[in-house]
Amino acid sequence: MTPEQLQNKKILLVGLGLTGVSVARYLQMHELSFDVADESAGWENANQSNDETKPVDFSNSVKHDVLSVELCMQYDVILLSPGVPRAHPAIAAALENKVSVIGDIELFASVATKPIIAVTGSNGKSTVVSWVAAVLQQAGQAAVLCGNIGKPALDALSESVAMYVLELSSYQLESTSSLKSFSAVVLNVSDDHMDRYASLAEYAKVKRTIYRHCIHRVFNADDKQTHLTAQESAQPAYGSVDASNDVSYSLVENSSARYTLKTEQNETFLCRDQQRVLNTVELQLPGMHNVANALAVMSLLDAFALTNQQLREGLMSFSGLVHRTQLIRDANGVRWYNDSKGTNIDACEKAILAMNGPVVLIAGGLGKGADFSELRNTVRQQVKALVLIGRDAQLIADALDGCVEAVHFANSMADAVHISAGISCNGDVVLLSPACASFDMFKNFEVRGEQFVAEVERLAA
Ligand code: UMA
Ligand code: ADP
Repeated sequence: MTPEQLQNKKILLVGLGLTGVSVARYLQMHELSFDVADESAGWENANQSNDETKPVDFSNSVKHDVLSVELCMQYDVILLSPGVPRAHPAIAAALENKVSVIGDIELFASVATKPIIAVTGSNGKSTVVSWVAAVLQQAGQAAVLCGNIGKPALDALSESVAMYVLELSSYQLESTSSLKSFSAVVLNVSDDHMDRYASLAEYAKVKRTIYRHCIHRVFNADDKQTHLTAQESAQPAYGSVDASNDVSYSLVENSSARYTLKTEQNETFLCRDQQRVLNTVELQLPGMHNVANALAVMSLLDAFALTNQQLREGLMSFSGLVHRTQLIRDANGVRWYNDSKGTNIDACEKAILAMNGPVVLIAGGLGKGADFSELRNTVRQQVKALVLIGRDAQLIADALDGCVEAVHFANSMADAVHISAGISCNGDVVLLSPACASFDMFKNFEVRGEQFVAEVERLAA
């Protein structure tokens, strides 16, 4: 919906976090008036801006702290923040009453004039978007990162941008219908946010909507849940898509995917159409999940005219993001890894598998309704001890009962690090990969990771 289409509409902005404030700023820039609703005490801080952005003036907006059916019925358009479920009773009632409920990405899509590279998936989104942007920037292109990675897309709009590299969550996709990306991928689908979706199938379906109107669709050949169903492909939203532009990638050697692996004399190469591009050992990031991420990056950039050298250099020089399988200490034969962003079971499993050596795993927090018994095999094979924190610690202990020699419970990160130091020995890895959200004990996953790093550094002092 363009600013012109929003003229003379009664607009309610719901949620005043990062997204809400960016939407308010955008509306104000276009001289559109709006009211706001937020169910928590976010209002007082909402008009603060960071260095790059203009403050928002809410003096002409009516502020509501209850999101009621009656309130939502009074508006033509609701601009919904991703964290507010569309199933919220007031939003559901508005939808039933044909009120337009859209998100910031829908606004962004209606005005962005430069190519958009869009990435979703349960895991690896931030790594892949950052890697794509890094390769493009190194090749001299003005690529800008935005979206779920922490920079609202509307704040990234600028004439000087050559292309947007947009991370999208399923929450954002739910409220987006007309995004036309240049290239897009669903990296993978595994249990996450099961407190918000009725089933994994429903969650996967939302993820796949990223392919609507997309020019170069990128598919992970190894994950069927990311593939469009025949019914989806037949929908009008896919009518404009030319399937001959599709690109796929796979970790399975000799597969028919364009981007895949080939092993020769014990060396494994990332290949395009079976031609070597890079040796996997030249990547700085650990684990096969990061090899898959590299293949996704190559696939997303397939339609950009990068030279082999630009691609190689960009792939090799990326050293990863903080809080993602990040080596923070290697002392007395014990390596300590911070994977605080491992907030679901699949991420935790991939992080464990990326480690060389027996693992002391620090896990726990808010489990988001996940089934931790899915970790049983991996834990049995590679984890020597569990150090559990947070609200769902006991739930995890019960689900993994009998898979591991020792289970410890810790009350704080300091306690968890202290216990881990006491039970780890030469050759071990201590891995913080909680498989859970952090909000029961920490402000966010970053604070959780920072506390872990600080405690590990304290050991060295
Ligand atoms: N709120 C309500 N009612 C509700 C829920 C929330 O009023 O039922 C209000 C809260 O009081 C708060 C505001 O909504 O004031 C927060 O809005 P929000 O939860 O949509 O969060 P934002 O600050 O706008 O941040 C969002 C993303 N957060 C979520 O989707 C939960 C950020 O992703 C994203 O970086 C940002 O937009 C910019 O695009 C974070 C995230 O955790 C990293 N994402 C999830 C994930 O990656 O797993 C999806
Ligand atoms: P997201 O933005 O989707 O949360 P990140 O790139 O921040 O993804 O990585 C989050 C965690 O997911 C990392 O800590 C890592 O353990 C795991 N991870 C990264 N890439 C993948 C992948 N392709 N498959 C499974 N797990 C992954």
